[in-house]
Amino acid sequence: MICTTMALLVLSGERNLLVNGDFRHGTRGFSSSYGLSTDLLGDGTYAVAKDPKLKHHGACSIQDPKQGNRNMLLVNGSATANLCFWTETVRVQPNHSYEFRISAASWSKDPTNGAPRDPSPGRILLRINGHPVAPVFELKPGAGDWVHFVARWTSGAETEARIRLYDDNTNIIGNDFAVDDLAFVLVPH
Ligand SMILES: [Ca+2]
Repeated sequence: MICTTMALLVLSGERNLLVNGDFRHGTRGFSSSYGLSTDLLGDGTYAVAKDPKLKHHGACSIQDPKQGNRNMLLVNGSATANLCFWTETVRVQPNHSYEFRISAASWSKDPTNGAPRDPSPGRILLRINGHPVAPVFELKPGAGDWVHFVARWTSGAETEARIRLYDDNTNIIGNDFAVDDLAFVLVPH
């Protein structure tokens, strides 16, 4: 199984510079300004699990987007702006282009009728070295309705990329989401 995975990576010629982008190693390999939580009840908390339903009693059950390693990062959006929920710093080569990828889906229920629909979906903002890189990633309201986002970044004179993810939505009703399959890869010339 390991050999198969390595062969695929070599064939695609692409290496993910993030150490735990699919969250198979739990909460290792990244940092967060949110609080690590066992129940995700508080705003501004996060957890890694195979299903938000296993952590938050009022969550919808959603599945990993790739059905492989099933862990995902679960976020209960903060009411405080500019609080980073995921960050990792990686070394980069100057004057090269890189691509950041992420999948994201809502998981909360509409409190007015219990429907599997977030009344205020998360809005993910990507900053690298302090600068917004792309328009905000707008999540879909439907629980488990994964959206795949891609953003291109050019290093210029930089030798490291401080990659940070924020929730641009500070609403405390809804605003709960999962992210998975984060990748940061060198774009060939
Ligand atoms: Ca995963």
